[in-house]
Amino acid sequence: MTRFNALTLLANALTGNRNWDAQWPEAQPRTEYDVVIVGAGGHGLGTAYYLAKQHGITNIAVIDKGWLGGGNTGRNTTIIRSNYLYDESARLYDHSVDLWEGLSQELNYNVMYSRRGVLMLAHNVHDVQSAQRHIHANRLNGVDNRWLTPQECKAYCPPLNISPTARHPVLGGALQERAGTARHDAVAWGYARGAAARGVDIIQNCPVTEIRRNPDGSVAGVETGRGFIKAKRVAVSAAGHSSVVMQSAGVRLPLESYPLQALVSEPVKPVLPCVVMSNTVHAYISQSDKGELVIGSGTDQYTSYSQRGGLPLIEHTVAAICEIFPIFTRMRMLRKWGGIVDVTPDRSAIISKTPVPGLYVNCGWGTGGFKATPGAAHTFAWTIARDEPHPINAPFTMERFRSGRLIDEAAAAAVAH
Ligand code: FAD
Ligand code: PYC
Repeated sequence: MTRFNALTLLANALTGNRNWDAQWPEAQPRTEYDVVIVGAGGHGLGTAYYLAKQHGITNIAVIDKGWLGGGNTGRNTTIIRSNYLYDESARLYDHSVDLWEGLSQELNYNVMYSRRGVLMLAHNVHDVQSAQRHIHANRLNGVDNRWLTPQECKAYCPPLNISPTARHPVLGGALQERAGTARHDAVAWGYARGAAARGVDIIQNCPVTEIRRNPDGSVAGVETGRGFIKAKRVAVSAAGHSSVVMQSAGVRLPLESYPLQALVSEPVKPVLPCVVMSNTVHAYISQSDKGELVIGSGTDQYTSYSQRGGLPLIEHTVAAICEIFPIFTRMRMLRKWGGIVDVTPDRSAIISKTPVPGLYVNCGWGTGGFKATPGAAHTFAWTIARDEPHPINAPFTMERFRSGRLIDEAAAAAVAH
């Protein structure tokens, strides 16, 4: 750490200044690195952190076209859970929850992981059967999940309307108590600080426009808004845009990009003790530590790179929330925004080597990759360092779209898409 950095950090700690730019003056890209990571979201920064910490690889640049954490990492509703249906997913997401539990200590940065429980509501017979199937599958995998009656749902989450005459009657719910939320941008900042302290360069405002290859087909480096950067290995973690970036290296990915939107209310005193989700009505809600109600929607019906999301969808979401929680009808909404999520045909992610030697990709998290941040980053770093899959991410290679060994998590994604 330079003397300037140390003094700036000290001054910021004393004054409570949390401004990232003031703490870490902008890194200037060098012309060559061992590893270039495209995308400074939680996944890219976490990957750099684990590469440096666990594999001793520190000659790394994490490059972002915008500011770090400004993509989906800083736009999501921060729901963390591991109640997925299939064995492969349960292993991956539960590995992530294990890491979430120790992450603040690991990074010495408070990511505010809050184990407040995620309650997934059932409004019809299909929902009940599907939730109970998940509960059984989860228990067989050692993932906690249990069924609550409507009265038990109400006891766990008092603002819930369980009237049988409600438009969306609550027939029960699946509760994962170990699940919860975390502070999204703290995750990006924590990993960024941990990586930067180990020598990683984080380069913002630097779009990667092309991945270049050597005459033998292996990766040569990246063309960027600030010139060419040579690299032995390139890892792409550019949610929403990974297919475009990978296409420039001649690798086609089965991804579609959709806007996904969310909003927050004015802050109020603690009123909602847990996270509540309803896939059937396309809505999920929690209360942040600042007191805002955090509400999210399903994906837009049309592919787009707009970071806003359509009005009819958010209207539908808010209407559903008001029906399920009549107590919230008088709340005022503060702001809404969108992110771009990339979705695979089986709704499971891709963490993979590629046919191009030295090129790796971590993408396709769709609506659900925040919860996976530590687990995906940890196993992706292994894949890059050893040029082989980690046992946990091995089923998630892009090869599965050729072999047909899909991991069809459409129902478990918990968010309509
Ligand atoms: P990002 O944080 O998006 O990082 C990718 C980075 O790549 C961006 O910073 C971008 O600027 C950069 N980039 C893109 N193209 C280029 C380029 N050409 N050159 C350089 N940089 C580039 N998941 C959950 O688990 N729980 C939730 O509750 C949840 N809610 C969500 C709510 C919303 C509204 C949204 C939008 C998403 C939600 N998600 C949720 C999904 C989750 O946010 C993402 O899956 C996850 O954050 C992806 O992290 P990332 O680091 O891969 O991507
Ligand atoms: O995957 O749990 C999830 C989720 C919640 C909101 C968006 N994604």
